[in-house]
Amino acid sequence: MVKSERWMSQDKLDDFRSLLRLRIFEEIVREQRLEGSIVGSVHLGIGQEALPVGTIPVLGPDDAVFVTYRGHGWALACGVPAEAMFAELMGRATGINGGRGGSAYFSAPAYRFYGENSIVGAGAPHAVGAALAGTYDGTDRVALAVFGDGAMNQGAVHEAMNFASARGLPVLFLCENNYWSEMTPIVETVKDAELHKRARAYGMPGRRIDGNDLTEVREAMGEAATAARAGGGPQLIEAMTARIVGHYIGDVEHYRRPGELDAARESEPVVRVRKALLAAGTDLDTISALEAEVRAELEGAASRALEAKPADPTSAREHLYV
Ligand SMILES: Cc1ncc(C[n+]2csc(CCOP(=O)(O)OP(=O)(O)O)c2C)c(N)n1
Repeated sequence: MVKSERWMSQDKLDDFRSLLRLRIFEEIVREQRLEGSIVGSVHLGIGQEALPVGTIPVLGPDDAVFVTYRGHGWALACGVPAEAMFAELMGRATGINGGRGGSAYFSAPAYRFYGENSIVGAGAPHAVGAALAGTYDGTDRVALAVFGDGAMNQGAVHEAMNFASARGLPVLFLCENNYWSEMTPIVETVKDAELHKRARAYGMPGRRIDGNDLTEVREAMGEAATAARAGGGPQLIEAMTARIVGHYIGDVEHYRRPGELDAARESEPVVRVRKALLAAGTDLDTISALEAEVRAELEGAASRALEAKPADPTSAREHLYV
């Protein structure tokens, strides 16, 4: 193997490890939710991992990330430690927010992760605010707003896009188009399901990409971030993807068409990169060893989180501005 090929396969192995961390983290979350160590509503991003893995590395240290309730993978990609995230989901005092945020509301600004949000579309105006603040504090901050296709019909998202464009603010509006909004397909709620076309009405660039192709995500988000940072204003990226699990853990998915996920399971990012590795000559033992290593790391983090003290109920009013 020549040197450049070795580099390529090492890069692909690194990609595979990054994708696997998100996937296995959420598989463990699902187990813990079903066993009862995690309570409440939990939304998984299984199948959508190429978006955080491809996007976060193109951002800089002053940038800011705002996501939805489907945000575990985004936080992990930002570098939030897995043990503190498991502990948060389990309501432990050692959680990243002391067990107060849970699955849908945690934040970790020290990692540029300004938080999840369960209100559909609410992160978009927050991102615009962070970008606007950057024009005052002298950083060249780019703010990333991540939301679903359903959120494209929220008034707050419209206001955010309009204001960001009017002011030329560096905001990346990333729509994770997974076709479903809970149990309703996007084609039943809009006349034209090519959502990227709406960018034109706001006077900003917009494009549709394959959100399950890690290389395409990385390139498109890198170009968008560069353009926004250089004064090009906000950018809309519609990333086509599929959530290959229910809307929440426990969703019986009665709304799926028979066989709907067959193609999606073949083209989801973990399967794709795994196939690419095998095609490039990586042997199965190397892949299996990597999978085992990532699983052991995350299972260790989950069991340490489980052993930690639960959050103290008498501290519930801390951090409240009353
Ligand atoms: C303002 C608001 N309206 C409705 C809901 C209920 N709700 C929760 S998730 C969801 C679907 C959103 O779909 P989409 O934006 O496509 O994101 P996805 O869940 O597919 O990632 C809805 C309607 C909510 N949480 N907030």
